[in-house]
Amino acid sequence: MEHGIEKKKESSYEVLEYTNVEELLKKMVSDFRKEMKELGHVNIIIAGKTGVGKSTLINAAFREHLAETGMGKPVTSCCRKIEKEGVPIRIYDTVGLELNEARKRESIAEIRGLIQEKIDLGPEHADEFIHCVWYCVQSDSDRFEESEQDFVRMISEECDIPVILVITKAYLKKHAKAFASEIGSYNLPIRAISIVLAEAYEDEDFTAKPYGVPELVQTTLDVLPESARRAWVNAQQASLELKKSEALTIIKQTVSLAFGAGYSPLPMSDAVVLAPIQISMFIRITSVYGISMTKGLAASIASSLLGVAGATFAGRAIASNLIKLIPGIGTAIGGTISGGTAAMLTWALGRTYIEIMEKLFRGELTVSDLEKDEVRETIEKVLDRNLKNKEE
Ligand SMILES: Nc1nc2c(ncn2[C@@H]2O[C@H](COP(=O)(O)OP(=O)(O)OP(=O)(O)O)[C@@H](O)[C@H]2O)c(=O)[nH]1
Ligand SMILES: [Mg+2]
Repeated sequence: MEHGIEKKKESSYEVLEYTNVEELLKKMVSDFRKEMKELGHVNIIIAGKTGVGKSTLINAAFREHLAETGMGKPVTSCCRKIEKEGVPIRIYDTVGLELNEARKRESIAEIRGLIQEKIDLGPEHADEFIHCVWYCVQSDSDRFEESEQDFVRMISEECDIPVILVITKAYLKKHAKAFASEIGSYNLPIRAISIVLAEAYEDEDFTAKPYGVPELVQTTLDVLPESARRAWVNAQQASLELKKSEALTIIKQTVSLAFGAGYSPLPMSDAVVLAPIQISMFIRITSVYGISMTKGLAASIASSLLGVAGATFAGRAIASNLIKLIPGIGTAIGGTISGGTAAMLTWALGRTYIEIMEKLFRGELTVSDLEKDEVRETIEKVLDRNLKNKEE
C-alpha cells in the first residue's frame, strides 16, 4: 500500500481502495492540477479601435475580470498580453489601433509578426499558437471603414487565422443587424459576424439588457482547433449552457467507457471500484466550470457524494451505502451489482455534481457552505431525485 491508496486490477475494473481520507483528498487535488496542466491554453487576439468595447467584452466573456486584473504586459507597440494564473487563456489586446495608413501597416506587420513568431516556436510549443481573432467594431460607427476591411483581409488571408467580426455596443438591435448585413455584403474572409451588447445599456428612456456574448463564445468554439476546446470551455464564463453540455458529455463518456458492454457484474465487495472512476469524472467536470479543486471541495465531494466521513474509513462501504438508495435494488442480488446499476449510480452522481457546480459558479453557494448540514441534506435529496429519475 502506497500513501494509503491501494491499487489492484480485478476483472475489467480498476480498483483503488482509499483507507486514509487525507491521502484521498491530496490525490484529488493533485489529479486536478494535472488536469489543469493538460488543458493547455487558448490564445486569441482581440483587435479594434480604441473605445469600441474590447475590455468590456473580455470581462463579460471570460472568468476573473481578466481585463482589469490580468497583467497587461506590452508585447509589441500595438499589443498587450492579458493572462492570469489559473485561467487557461492568453488574450492579445490591441492598443492604439487607429488605422491611419502608416499606423495600419505597422500594426498589421506587428500582429503578423506575433503570429509568425509563435508558429516558428515549433509544434512542441503548439500551446502558444494564436487560434483566433475577434475584430471588434462599434455598432454605431457610421460605416466599416476600408482600412478596417483591409486589416481584416490581411489578418485572415496572410496569417490564415479565423477571424470573427464582432459588432459591439449593440444596444439598438435593428441598427446592429443592418450594420451586420452591410458588413456581410463586403464578402470579407471572416468566419462569422456576431452582434453583442456585453453590458447593460441605460439611457433616460430605455434600457437594453446584455446579449450575444454566449453565442459569440459558442461560435468561437466552432472555429477553434480541438486541442483548444477544453481550455476555451473552462476560461469562458458567458455560456453556462456550454459548460453544462460539456459536463454531460463527460458523464456520458465516463458511463460508457467504464460500464459499457463486455463488463462482467461486479462483486459487491468491490463496489468501491466505482469511486476512482467517479472521482476522475468529478475532477474533469470541476475543470469545465473553472472552479478550483481545493482540499475543501475534495472533502465535500468525499463526504456528500462518496459517503466518506472521518479520518479513515473502509472503502468498501462507499458504494454499498449509495446502492441502497437505488429503487428496486435495495441490497445487491447474489452479492454483485450489474454494470447497468454502476452506470446508473455514476450518472446520478454526475448529474448531482453538475447542480452543485452550477450553484458554485453562480455564487449561490460557496465551497465552505458545502460543509453545512442543511446543504448536505439538500445534496442527498438531489442525489436521491437523480437516482430515481428513470427517464435518463
Ligand atoms: N453599456 C455598455 N457600455 C459599453 C459596452 N461596451 C463598452 N462600453 C463602454 O464603452 C467605453 C469603452 O469601452 P472599453 O471596453 O474600455 O473599450 P476598449 O476597446 O477596451 O478601449 P481601449 O482599451 O481604449 O482600446 C466604456 O465606457 C464602456 O463602459 C457595452 O456592451 N455596454
Ligand atoms: Mg481596453
